[in-house]
Amino acid sequence: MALERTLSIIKPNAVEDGHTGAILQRFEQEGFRVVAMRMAHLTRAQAEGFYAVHKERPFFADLVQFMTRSRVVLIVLEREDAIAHYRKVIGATDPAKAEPGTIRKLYAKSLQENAVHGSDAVETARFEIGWFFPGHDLA
Ligand code: IDP
Ligand code: MG
Repeated sequence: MALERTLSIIKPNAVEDGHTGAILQRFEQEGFRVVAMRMAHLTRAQAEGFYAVHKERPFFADLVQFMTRSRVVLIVLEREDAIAHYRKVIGATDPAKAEPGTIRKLYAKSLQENAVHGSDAVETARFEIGWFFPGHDLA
């Protein structure tokens, strides 16, 4: 297993509902180290560019609206096998299908307002980390 980095976002609904601390604590308990972190109120251009891969999907405009509604927390996390382990900890995209105890099962409100983002592959993580932390050391 390789040491990897992944881009996590604590989404507007989870920040609004006061779950930032619990989610960060869970990441640390799961062995992730915080490499970089900041709060941001995303612009439309930032959210559209970040989710460009989904721009043809019917939910794209609503997703951008949601992600720019209020502040998010942008986090670079590091761990052995970070990308796959993180996806396991957050659970399925649809909280109705997420395993008990996963972050989405605990804190999501809906398929759209599903509390957290996570990269899905090494190349995606590289793009996503660079998008929000330009010039960051990805080594
Ligand atoms: P992921 O976040 O689990 O990787 P993606 O398929 O990459 O899921 O979708 C990105 C985000 O778009 C989801 O986390 C969710 O917020 C939203 N989303 C995905 N599918 C739908 C849908 O069918 N309706 C509304 N929102 C969706
Ligand atoms: Mg995705």
